[in-house]
Parts: sequence; structure tokens; C-alpha cells
Amino acid sequence: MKLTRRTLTLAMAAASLGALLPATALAQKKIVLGFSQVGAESEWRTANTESIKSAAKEAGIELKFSDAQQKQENQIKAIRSFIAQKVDVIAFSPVVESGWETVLREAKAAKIPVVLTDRSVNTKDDSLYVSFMGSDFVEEGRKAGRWLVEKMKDQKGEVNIVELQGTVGSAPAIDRKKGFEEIIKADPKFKIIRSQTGDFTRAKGKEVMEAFLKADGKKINVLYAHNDDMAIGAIQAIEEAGLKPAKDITIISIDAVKGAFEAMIAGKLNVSVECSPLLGPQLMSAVKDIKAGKALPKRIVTEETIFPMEVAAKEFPKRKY
Ligand code: GYE
Repeated sequence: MKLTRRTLTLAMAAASLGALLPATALAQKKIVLGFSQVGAESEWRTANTESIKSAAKEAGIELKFSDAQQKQENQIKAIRSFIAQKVDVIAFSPVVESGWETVLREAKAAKIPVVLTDRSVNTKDDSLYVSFMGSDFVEEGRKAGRWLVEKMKDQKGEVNIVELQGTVGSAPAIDRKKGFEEIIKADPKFKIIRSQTGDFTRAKGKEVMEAFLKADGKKINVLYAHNDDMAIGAIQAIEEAGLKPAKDITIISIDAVKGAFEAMIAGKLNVSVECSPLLGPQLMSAVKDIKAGKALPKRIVTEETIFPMEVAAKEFPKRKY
């Protein structure tokens, strides 16, 4: 071919296009993650959402975020829409444990890998998801139980406990109840005299505690709340009933969010078992590993501890959520 001015210009244009191409291709390759969140029911959940959003940004992952307002049907809709949009990976925190098989099979048929975060599902077919990352809720319940057994070890009479359960049918509500009962049943002096759901919110926690107080009043020795928000709502109810939280009624809760630390520092909450919502970075690295074809462990358990009120002031400045 004769090199004319025209062919030279064309060749140069092609070369610069070639140089541009990889960058364009790269930009198009940004991993897309569809995430269906439970809702915004608690301080824990807000921190969890924030962790996922900021970790996605940091990792350069495009996040399609959907809030289900604590309704399973909304989560199923969101997952179906992620499938229709052909996202690369779907992650979600299932509001309740059961009823996911159909939609998970749809994701599998579409060859979209699914990661469970925070809460698990109770399907027998574990090929329906790649990995489940989050806390061991049964162990959290046990930690709460062990703390109580130790605290009341010299108590001779009955210990009357009221329980504020999390969302009905959710993994943390089922497991935290189970773990706690497993420990306290060793001594018959411990009696759960009332147990009802407060749906993990402050408002419901307060409302249900008011009802408990009306029914049993001074009989209540201990409140076990499945999360801090319900405990904080209940503390209000206890004060309004003219009783002293953490003194007249021993209060145990789970999550260890900042609100719980404030309550402990104010002397109104006895103990909070830690449950970390900071799952974002872990999720993003899992998403990248999946796209890179790496195998992931089926279960990734979060490491956690327990904070009694005596250490609250010292620990508070270190808290990230
Ligand atoms: O404890 C509660 C939230 O699933 C671990 O959900 C989570 C729980 C958390 O609303 O505060």
C-alpha cells in the first residue's frame, strides 16, 4: 500500500482508537452488584447500609441498592428486577428465613451468583447461594445468657425475664432466642414469663414493654431484648412507669451500637452483646473474588465480643457504629 497523507491519517486515527479501546472496555467492565436491604428499622441497619454503600464506592463496584421496608415481597421484587437487569452478582439480607427457593432458583437459572449477608435462609439446597457472611446469632444469644447466669449466680429466688423478640421469622430472632434459652435452661430459677416481638424497632420495643409492665409490673427482674433499639424504646417505657432501668430491671441487649453505649454510660443498660454491621468491605471483596472465578467459603463468620456497662465509657470512643 502506498503511503499517502490520507492512509497515514487513517492509520493514526486507528492507532489512537486502539489506545483508547482498552480504557473503554475497562469502564464497561465495572462490576454491577444488586443489593436488597431489609429496611431501615434500626441503628444497626443504618450502619450496615452505610458500610455497603461506602465499600462499593471504594471498590469501584456499581451498586444497585434497594430498600425493602422490612417486607419479603419487596425483596423478591428487587431480586427479580436485578435478574432482569442482568447484574453480575446479587446480594441480600433476607428479612425472614423461609420462602426464598423460587426466586433463588430464578437467579441460579440466570447464572447470577447470590451472596447472603447478615441473615441466612433456611433452604436445604445450599447450591442456591455462593456464600453467607454474617454473625453467629445463636452464639450471641448464648453470650447474653451466660452474662445473665453469671450476674445472677448468687440470686436464690426466681428470676423473671421478659423477652423482646426481633422480627418474626427472621434468623436473628429465632437464633438469639434459641441460644439464650439453651444457656438459662440449666437453672430452673430463670423463667421467661413473657415473650413478644418488637420488630427490632424502638417504637415497638417501647409499646410492647409498656404492655409487659402493665401486666407484670414489679414482677419483672430482667429484660432480654434481641437488639439495642428495642431495649432503648423499652428503657423509656420503664422510666415512664416510674422504675429505674438497669437497677430495678436488669437489661441485656444485642448489637452494641452507639445508642447502646450512650445508654450504658448513662447507667440505663447493663450489657450489650456485639453484632457487627460493617459487612461492606467483606462483601465487596467476595464479589470481586466471584468475578475472578475464585472459590469462596460457604460461611464467613463475623468475630464479636460483649460489652458490659462497666467498660462502656472506655470503649465508646473506639466504636465505629
Ligand atoms: O441485630 C437488628 C437489625 O440482622 C443482625 O437486624 C441484624 C439485626 C440487628 O434490625 O438491630
